[in-house]
Amino acid sequence: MSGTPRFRRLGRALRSEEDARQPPIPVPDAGPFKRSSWRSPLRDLWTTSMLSSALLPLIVICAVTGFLSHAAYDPDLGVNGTFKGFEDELYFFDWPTSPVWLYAVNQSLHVLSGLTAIPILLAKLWAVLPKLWERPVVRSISHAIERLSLVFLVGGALFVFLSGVYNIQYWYAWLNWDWLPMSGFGFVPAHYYAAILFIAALAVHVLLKLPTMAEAFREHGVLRPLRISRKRTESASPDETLAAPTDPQPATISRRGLLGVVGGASLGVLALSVGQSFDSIRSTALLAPRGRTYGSGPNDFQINATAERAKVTREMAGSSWRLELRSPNTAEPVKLSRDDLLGLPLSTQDLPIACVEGWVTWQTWTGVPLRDLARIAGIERPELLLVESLQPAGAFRKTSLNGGQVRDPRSLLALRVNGADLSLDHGFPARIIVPALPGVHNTKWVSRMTFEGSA
Ligand SMILES: Nc1nc2c(c(=O)[nH]1)N[C@H]1C(S)=C(S)[C@@H](COP(=O)(O)O)O[C@H]1N2
Ligand SMILES: [Mo]
Repeated sequence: MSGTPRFRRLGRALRSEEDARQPPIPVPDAGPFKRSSWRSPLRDLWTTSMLSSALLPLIVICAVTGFLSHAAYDPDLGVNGTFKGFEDELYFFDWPTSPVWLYAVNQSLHVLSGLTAIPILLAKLWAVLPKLWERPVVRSISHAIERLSLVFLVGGALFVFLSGVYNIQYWYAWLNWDWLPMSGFGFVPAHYYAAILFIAALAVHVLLKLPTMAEAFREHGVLRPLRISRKRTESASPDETLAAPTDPQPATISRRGLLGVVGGASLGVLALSVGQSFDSIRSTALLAPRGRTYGSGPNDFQINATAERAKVTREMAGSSWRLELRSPNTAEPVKLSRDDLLGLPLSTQDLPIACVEGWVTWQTWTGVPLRDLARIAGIERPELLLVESLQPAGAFRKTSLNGGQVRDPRSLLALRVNGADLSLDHGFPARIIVPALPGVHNTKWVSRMTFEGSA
């Protein structure tokens, strides 16, 4: 592939011997994607290898925390699966309630590693861009497999990252696309299955490219090219990689300059996002959703879905509201008013709400321990709890909690927060608060709880 002949041979490797005796099919080396039109001298194996080495650990953190987050949803438990797939069986362990910050840390890592990876991912795609127009399109069977894996690698990466960013900016807006013919196309299955394809393609890619990367570092040194100024920056030989230019322009930035800009952008994104994980520095999170007020005083903290958006009205949550407790051990459901609940022994806990979109807020919640409510419903050792909300429709109307989550004495049906009654937007008259639970399962406006377990 060295030099740029005016004409290239197409499908050299795929032609049979007989064909090979025919004159080669000339492919004009023309158009915007021809090799000689990519002219940056910085595209070489070393730069690509550096970007890859920075990207890989971030993607590993993002992927591991992503799959753990999915495990935290307990997708094979009760109604939690927003979709039913083969992967239900993969999550064989119950998500724990300790340490209480487990999901908050997991999800902050997931979102922050993903966001931080974006500038590096874009730079990496830029560095290898000319290779996407490689000719001949396919040279051999192994080459065909490698190219096909690139479809999942590049397409998967773009989809996973774009859908993730879309979701953290719009907070599950996808679930509200009722007006689209593809209604029901939810974020969770789309992001999840795309991630599986992406990670599989990435594993193949890493295996195929590791020797090339090692070679690049052996040849150029890991850090040596960082010492070269812009003026002395030279292009790699066009034989080194298809991404290297055949007709390079003089460098407008050094390699260390490029890595500095990309690293700076990454750290900048991190600095402008990390605040959403901590109440004390939330205002620094300029890239997180902002500019909303959440009510006054003790109730002034993050709200994901407002009562209005969930179509819950003051009347529904008013004095006629009753909490219904059911279990196989009670013939009739037990009905409790808010005053009845306030008359039970109450517990106060400092617990976080950690949303899947990466924001975390710690508040002081007061309410009735879930295990006490189980006992009232005739269940001494709860194994499963189905929680239903007043909310008339939507994916978060119902959720299931596992036995450990119901039995933990810190798990509450909260009635008050920071010493005040819950506001309607925070789930008045009552909401679920469970340690280390994904935010999305902390159901608001609870109307019915069905316990299973032994008496
Ligand atoms: N009924 C109901 N409960 C819900 C939701 C919802 O849409 N409906 N949103 C959940 C999500 S995604 C999160 S992160 C938390 C956020 O709680 P907050 O809005 O009170 O801060 O509530 C959860 N409880
Ligand atoms: Mo959430």
